[in-house]
Amino acid sequence: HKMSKPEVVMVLGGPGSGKGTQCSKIVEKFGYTHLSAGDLLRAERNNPESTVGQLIANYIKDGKIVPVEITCGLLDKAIFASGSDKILVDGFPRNQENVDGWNKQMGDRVSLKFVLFFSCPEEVCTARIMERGKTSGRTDDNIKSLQKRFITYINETMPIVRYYEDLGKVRKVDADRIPEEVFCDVEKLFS
Ligand code: UP5
Ligand code: MG
Repeated sequence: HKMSKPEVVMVLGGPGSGKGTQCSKIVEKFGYTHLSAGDLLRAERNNPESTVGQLIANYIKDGKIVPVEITCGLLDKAIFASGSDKILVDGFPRNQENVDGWNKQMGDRVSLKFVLFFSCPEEVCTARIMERGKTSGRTDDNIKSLQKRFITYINETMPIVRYYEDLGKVRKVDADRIPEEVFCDVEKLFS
């Protein structure tokens, strides 16, 4: 018999655009498994057994994109460990190296449904992150790291959004509204 491949929705958007917030709602309503690349990297960084913990810590603090072998390895493990056939990949791929590594390692083993893209002005994202930074404990929720995260996003991640646009895969949502209103548009894409 034929085994079907897990369906993946990639979720992209700037720092603070609301990827994690909307993913939680998609999980609740549509039963997806949510895998945040950033969360997987932070867990690996915090694992004292890890040989790449310090490297990840440095990349995150500088808002730089961790080498794809690490991120894609963590995603691959988590996707197949979940046993789920509906996966949200939140915050990946972020540069051309990520895309190439993913296509090579995962291209034939999952099926890409679409790329959910949250569009949000930088000022709005900055206000959200600086507010969250009061309590988040994230090493990159400070103005210096945040500026670097935005530069990386514009220079490296936006070209990836355009790459998937050219493939007809992008579903763009205006994320500069309250979470409930954003989700109103998001849920239409899953129904
Ligand atoms: N909030 C959310 N939605 C709101 C709304 N509609 N209105 C008002 N407030 C809203 O939200 C951020 C904050 O805003 C929260 O306080 C929330 O309540 C509020 P959240 O849903 O967390 O936004 P999100 O887009 O998930 O923001 P996050 O900070 O997680 O985005 P980043 O893309 O910056 O972070 P990520 O964890 O994905 O990556 C961190 C770092 O890891 C990267 O900079 C990079 O160094 C590294 N990384 C890689 O190297 N490779 C990867 O593949 C992934 C990450
Ligand atoms: Mg997030």
